Amino acid sequence: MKNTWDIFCSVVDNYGDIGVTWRLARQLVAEHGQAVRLWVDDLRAFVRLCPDADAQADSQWRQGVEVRAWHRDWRPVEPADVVIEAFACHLPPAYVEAMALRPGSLWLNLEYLSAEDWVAGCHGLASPQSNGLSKYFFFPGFGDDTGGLLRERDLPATRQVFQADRQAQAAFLLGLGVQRRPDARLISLFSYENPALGGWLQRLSEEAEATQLLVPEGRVLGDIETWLGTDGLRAGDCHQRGALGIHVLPFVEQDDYDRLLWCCDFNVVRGEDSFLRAQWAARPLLWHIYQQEEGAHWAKLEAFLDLYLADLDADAAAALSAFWRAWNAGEALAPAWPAVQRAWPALSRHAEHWARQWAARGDLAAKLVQFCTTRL
Ligand code: TRH
Repeated sequence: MKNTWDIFCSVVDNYGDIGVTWRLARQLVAEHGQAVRLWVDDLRAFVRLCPDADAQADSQWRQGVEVRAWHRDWRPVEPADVVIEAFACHLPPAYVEAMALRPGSLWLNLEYLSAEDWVAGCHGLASPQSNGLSKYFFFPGFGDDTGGLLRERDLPATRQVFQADRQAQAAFLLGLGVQRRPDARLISLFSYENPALGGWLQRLSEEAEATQLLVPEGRVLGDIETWLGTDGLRAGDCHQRGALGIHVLPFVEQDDYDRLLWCCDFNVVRGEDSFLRAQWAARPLLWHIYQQEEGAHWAKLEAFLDLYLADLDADAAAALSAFWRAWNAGEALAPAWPAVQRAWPALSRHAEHWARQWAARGDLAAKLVQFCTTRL
């Protein structure tokens, strides 16, 4: 059934809000034939993910999605069949009034991904609103009783073909200005600031094994500059310190960011969307979680670790969790790193197994379409 969809995205900070909604919008069009409008209140963030886009356009078509500028002074439109407010952003009041006058619109709040137990109990619940409408809570998650994980249908197959093709990887990296060294381990780094980063970089620079660290332009560059004793790092820069080569990369569109993750042996990721993409990359990862007030993010981090490490051998599980916890607490990283390296074979096998296991389940867009079809 073809329905119209309005997805509202308020860019709070960074790229996670637009990253998730843009990905979802594209998939709803490409795989489910839905008609999707994506309302974005900061098109500059969108342009980072979709460089062809126009940050000034009120309306533009990108990959089959109608992308609309969400202005403060809202100009009335006919509400869609399915209305998604992403991450509890507030819909324009006039739009909500119009929904109340148009029976049949389905109103959903798409929540953040979490592995916490309570998610299954809250997924799909309806919350009656004062104007007579109901708003449903749609929770991504890891269980069958959640909204599932955002994943394109062909992603595992596309990833496997690319990971089996060293030449394609080398050509891709060259396009980003990186000459891959055959003897070097490849690590990508897309994290928030971390004052303890220098200790890990120092360790990598002193190891026998060479490392190429690939760093997309972003918030962590300041910590790298501090360690290098330089400033003004920008895409294209490359610095060698002992065994460690640091390459600063441009911020690329989402599909290329996937390719980058697929090339690497280890990916440091953050927030929500890159965190999930690194899981689909089937390589060991570190998650720098988005910090919340009063440390609320720790329960989320531990819930994921419990799930992720459940069927990993005890030594590998202890090694990875110690490194993750140190990173997220801003504590020294070098002491935790050797155990991660010793656990490498187990961590690599596990990352493959993890990606395969979750790719066999229903994905978020499919579950969303199914959820709406039964209610419209
Ligand atoms: O950017 P993030 O930290 O985003 C968020 C937001 O801060 C949000 O408010 C918060 O609530 C949420 O985290 C938990 O991290 P995230 O989610 O990984 O989003 C980054 C997006 O940028 C993701 O879609 C991948 C994309 N990306 C590219 O497209 N190209 C790139 O080169 C890189 C590095 C990332």
